[in-house]
Amino acid sequence: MAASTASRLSPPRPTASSPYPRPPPRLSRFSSLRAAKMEAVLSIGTHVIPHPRKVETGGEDAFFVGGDGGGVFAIADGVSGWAEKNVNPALFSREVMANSSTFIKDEEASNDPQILLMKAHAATSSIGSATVIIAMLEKTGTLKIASVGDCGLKVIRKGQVMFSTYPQEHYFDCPYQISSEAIGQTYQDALVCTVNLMEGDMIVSGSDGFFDNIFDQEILAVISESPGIDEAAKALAELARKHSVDVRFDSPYSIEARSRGFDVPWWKKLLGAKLTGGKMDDITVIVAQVKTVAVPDDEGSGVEQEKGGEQVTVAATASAEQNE
Ligand SMILES: [Mn+2]
Repeated sequence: MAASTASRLSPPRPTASSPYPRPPPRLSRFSSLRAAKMEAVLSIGTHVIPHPRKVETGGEDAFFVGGDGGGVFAIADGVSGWAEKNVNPALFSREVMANSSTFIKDEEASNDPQILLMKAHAATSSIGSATVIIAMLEKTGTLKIASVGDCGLKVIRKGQVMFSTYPQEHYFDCPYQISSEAIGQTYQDALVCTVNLMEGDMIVSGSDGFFDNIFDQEILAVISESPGIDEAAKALAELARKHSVDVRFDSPYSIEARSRGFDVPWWKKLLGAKLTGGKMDDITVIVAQVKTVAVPDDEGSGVEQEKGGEQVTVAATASAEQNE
């Protein structure tokens, strides 16, 4: 009817009996729109350079990247010793990563990297073993990490390394590893950590072929010089590759080897020689940057947020302020 259409088009008028120009529900709706919630998300760049002798097969490292939660990534490094038993070491690492990308959709595994590792490992039927690291960012800004072996992860904040995982090993050059065999390690052996991240934090993760061939200071320099995460991942991988084939480079790997008592024969030492050189290996690098995005908070008003209903929402907001 004409009358009802006209009434729909006309602006709401305060009734004479109301003490407010607008009804209270409108005010509360307005404040809820203003109180947008900050959510953390990862931008992720990757780069892989296979071992010089494994270029054709693509090497034995594998990785996966996903957008679940605030972002997730994982690296698996197939243990190359299996080649001596006529087993392709890449099959196990690739299957573990494929299974991880499947089980990340599983509710229980989606917010616990250790559970994800358990499920991905249990579902893997290939013969072999691998070192594995899985990292997932919650939208609240908490990074959860599970690592078995010597893949690594560092967090860089304001130009400094503020967090680093450490390698697990049985002895030099024999890392913890999940395996098709009962003798291997499991998710229960994983190094598990959580790190509260802030906007702008950079994560650098990689297989041992990366961290054995590059120093923290070099990582920091490359990160600071790179225009973006993709460029940073590529530049880091290429620098590590260059060192890995340089027999004169005193790499983290050589320094570690010497500190464990490995060195050139005594007669070479008399001539002033020492064990140096990079370690040739597959090199996988993942660089991720933490960003915060504003999403409308439909669940509650700003007042509820200020009461601290969600602890890390406050942290993410605070970090955004600190980075201004
Ligand atoms: Mn490796």
